[in-house]
Amino acid sequence: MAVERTLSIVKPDAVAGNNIGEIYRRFETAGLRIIAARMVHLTQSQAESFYAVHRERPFFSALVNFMISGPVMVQVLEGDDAIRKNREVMGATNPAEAAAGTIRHDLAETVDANAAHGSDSPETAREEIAFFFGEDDLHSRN
Ligand code: DAT
Ligand code: MG
Repeated sequence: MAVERTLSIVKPDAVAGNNIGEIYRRFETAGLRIIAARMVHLTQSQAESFYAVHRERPFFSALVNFMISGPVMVQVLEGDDAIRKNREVMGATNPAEAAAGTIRHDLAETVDANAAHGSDSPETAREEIAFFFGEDDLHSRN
């Protein structure tokens, strides 16, 4: 399985809920290595740009307002099959549909505030990592 990198965000609800460490522990237990991390309070234009793919969706402004409601932790995860593995650890987008033992099932209640973001493909992972980090910020073990 190829070593990949993916962009992860601990969203404002999980930062406010003091769950950064719990979420990082789950990444590390799953074999994902944190190779860069930064706490950021996104501006409206940053959040709009990060989620631009959802611009036409009915939930777009609620999503942007939520993402700027408090600081987030942004990290790059590296490991075998990291993109899929991160999404597996996160669980389904809607916490009500997420499997027991996943971040969204255990630490979130609604789709509007679902604790974590993870890139969904190699292309978006590359774009999303570059949105927050330069090559020099990535402390890869490989
Ligand atoms: P994911 O975050 O699992 O990749 P997505 O890319 O489809 O999900 O949507 C991005 C975020 O937008 C998601 O984490 C929460 C919000 N969202 C998605 N669908 C929603 C809905 N039906 N109502 C409210 N917010 C929604
Ligand atoms: Mg997505």
